[in-house]
Amino acid sequence: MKKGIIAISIAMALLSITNACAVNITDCATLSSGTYYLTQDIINKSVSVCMNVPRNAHYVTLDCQNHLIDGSGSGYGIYIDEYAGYVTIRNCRLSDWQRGVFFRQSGDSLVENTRVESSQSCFVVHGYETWCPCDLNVTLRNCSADSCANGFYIIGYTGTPSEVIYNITIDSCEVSNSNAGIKLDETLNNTIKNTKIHHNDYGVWFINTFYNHFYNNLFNNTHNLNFQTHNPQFWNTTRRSGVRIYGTGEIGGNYWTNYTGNGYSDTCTDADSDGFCDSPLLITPYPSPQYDYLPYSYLPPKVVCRFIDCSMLSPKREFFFLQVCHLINWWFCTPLAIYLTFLMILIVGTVLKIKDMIGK
Ligand SMILES: [Ca+2]
Ligand SMILES: [Ca+2]
Repeated sequence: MKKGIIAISIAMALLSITNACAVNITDCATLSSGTYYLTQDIINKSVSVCMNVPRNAHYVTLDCQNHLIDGSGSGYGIYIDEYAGYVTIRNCRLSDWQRGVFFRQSGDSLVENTRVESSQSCFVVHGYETWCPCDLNVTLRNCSADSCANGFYIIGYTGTPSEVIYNITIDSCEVSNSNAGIKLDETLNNTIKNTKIHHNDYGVWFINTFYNHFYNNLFNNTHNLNFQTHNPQFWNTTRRSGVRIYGTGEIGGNYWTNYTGNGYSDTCTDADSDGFCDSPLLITPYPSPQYDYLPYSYLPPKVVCRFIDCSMLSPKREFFFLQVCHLINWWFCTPLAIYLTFLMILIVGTVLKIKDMIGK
């Protein structure tokens, strides 16, 4: 009983500490370290910055609880200032800003389950320093951008000399009805995956950007890609099991389509029925040929029966066991073999039973 009372007291003390750290807000605010919950919509706000995470602020969480932060066509919806870090923005809806969510030379942060629409730039990660390259480590996950000039805009310092920023991830997002779905400018080594990029004038816009990695994305835009400058990029990952952004099958490259449904993925040959086009897709011949080596096919892959996974067995070192594994798979995946097995068991069982009866 005494132990129970102590446990309850500790739990209540922890709860009061948590509550003390969490702040409910109803309007635009400056967010220093702590957790903030927006408890009502903000409509037609006319300010230069609404939610301000100031310079050097750390460990800031803003949870809008799906409330709307609406501006009046100018200013910043959420502004994360220089050297701020460990910032989490989640469950926010923003509209009608010059810039919706804006990182100014800040990083080590996450934006998730957040939607920005009808703004000049929906999401912006901007490097300003002249001493970059800078590893910003910003992840945008389950976010959507709609009806913006730039949906997701990743931009380094574009002065002279230009200085790149890197390590920004766009994962499981959606961008639509924008001029540039994703614009990459003075940046490198970013990852864009599991993302639907559709009904934009330009799906992805490239300006002095290198070694970005695209995989498991859906492209369906007026122009899927726009190369203002041609630099090397990567267009697929290793073929493996996963959830396709469109259709069914293993993951690898991307689904390439257009408004009339006769894009490369819609029309390619998949003679071996593995769910991937049989030929790589040439993305651009410049500066040297770039390919999506695993473009998705519109055809669902042939279902392969596999009783045991043999892929972990080496064809050289474990040849015998590999053949046994294949034999077991063949046996259990062949209806006639299964039928014959049961028939044999039935016959042997019946013979034994008869022998037993005669013996008695
Ligand atoms: Ca408004
Ligand atoms: Ca194929």
